[in-house]
Amino acid sequence: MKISTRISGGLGLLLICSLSAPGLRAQPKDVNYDEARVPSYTLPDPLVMENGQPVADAGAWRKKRRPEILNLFETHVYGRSPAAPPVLVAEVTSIDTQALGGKAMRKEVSVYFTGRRERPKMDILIYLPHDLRGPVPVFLGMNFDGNHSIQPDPGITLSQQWMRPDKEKGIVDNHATEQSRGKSTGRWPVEKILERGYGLATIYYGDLEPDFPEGWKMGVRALFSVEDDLPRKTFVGWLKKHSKEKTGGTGEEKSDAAVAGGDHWGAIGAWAWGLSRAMDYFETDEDVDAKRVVLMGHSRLGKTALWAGAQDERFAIVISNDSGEGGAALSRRRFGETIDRINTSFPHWFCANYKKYNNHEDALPVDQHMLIALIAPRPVYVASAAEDLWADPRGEFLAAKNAEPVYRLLGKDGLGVDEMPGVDQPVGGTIGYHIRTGKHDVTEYDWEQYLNFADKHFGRGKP
Ligand code: GTR
Repeated sequence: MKISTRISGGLGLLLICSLSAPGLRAQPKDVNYDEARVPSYTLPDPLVMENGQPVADAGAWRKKRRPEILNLFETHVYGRSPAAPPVLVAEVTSIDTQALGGKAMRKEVSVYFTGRRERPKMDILIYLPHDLRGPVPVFLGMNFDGNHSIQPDPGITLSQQWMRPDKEKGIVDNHATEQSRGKSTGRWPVEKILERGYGLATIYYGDLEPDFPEGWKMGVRALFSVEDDLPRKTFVGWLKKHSKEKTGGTGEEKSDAAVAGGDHWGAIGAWAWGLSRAMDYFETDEDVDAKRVVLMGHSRLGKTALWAGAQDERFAIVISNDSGEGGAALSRRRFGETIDRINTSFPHWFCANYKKYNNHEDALPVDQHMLIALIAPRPVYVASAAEDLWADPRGEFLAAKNAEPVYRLLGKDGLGVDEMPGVDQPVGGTIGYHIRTGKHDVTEYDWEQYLNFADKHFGRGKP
């Protein structure tokens, strides 16, 4: 793949769309929050091949079982994502060497996927320590409300992309306004991250695909057709077809078919794909240590971080913050959100095949401990919140615990505990875990643990 980077003073073309969000959240009923009502279940063994043969050693894991499990997740859960496009265009659109009162260097980079400066594109906002010496390790996380929401800095480009309406966040007619700036600062302690010697990079997830069932029409999934041989091939076939479509047709008919394909990627796949494209860019940015990129995601973006980290081994550490169902939590427990519930509320997140497992969790050939195992031997951190029962904290802990045999096979330690720890007592070795006081959110406490975890695994001083 070729990446061309250039610097320009302005943004590319802007497409302003106005769509209203359909009511996605039906009120959940019959939710199980009772441990006594968790059914008995048997987890598929990550170290037994589909043909019943045990995985004898690290080599067999690497060559046979890991690809097998990855394929199972592609086929039944998230769908198959395409490889990187042959050409990425990365354009540095702004640099401020005196950001945050002189503490940081801030830059913005627009990444285009077709070789042309056309949408969909994603904007990466990057903060680096001002006294930067050599490439620095970076936390990468997608955000829910636009890059401008993580800091009140007026120099950050205000996102033009579709957003879920939210008066409090100043999102009007599905678009951000000046009032939207800095509305999510609580989740992004930029100064603390920089003080600890890390950079922070973030991307608005809606740049890859706006989060509603028809959102794919404005996102990267619309770049593909169902006839394209998506998995791990190239964009070349697509590029030819796409250039034809530029002169006729809306492109929508074909993409409807793409969404119908049983194992075609869903929105989580599209967001995860964007994270890998950010990594493609980091590999060309001399300020970023691309070998030490820590992927962090909250909730649906925690599911995304785990799926991106499972597929793309360039991510050094993966962190799941309250990712719950379809993320770190075991589906078979049917505690809190279930497969049926998530597929009903968010029909666009997973592949169509996943719907077969609505109320049939035991038929699924994987469970989420195997997603965590795909990250092995790289460090992974799973975090829960005590009041976030919808995400099933115990199910998240048990998934981390049941990934341990794979870490051991690869010569790493795992969690180091057998029982779920009490609140605010982080545990772990190569797999980290905590359940903190409070609700579904990302807090300073969470970040503190992630910074300590990264320090420990990067050998950067004592946590
Ligand atoms: C919830 C959803 C969860 C989680 C969360 C979020 O409504 O049921 O799976 O992803 O949204 O992303 O905030």
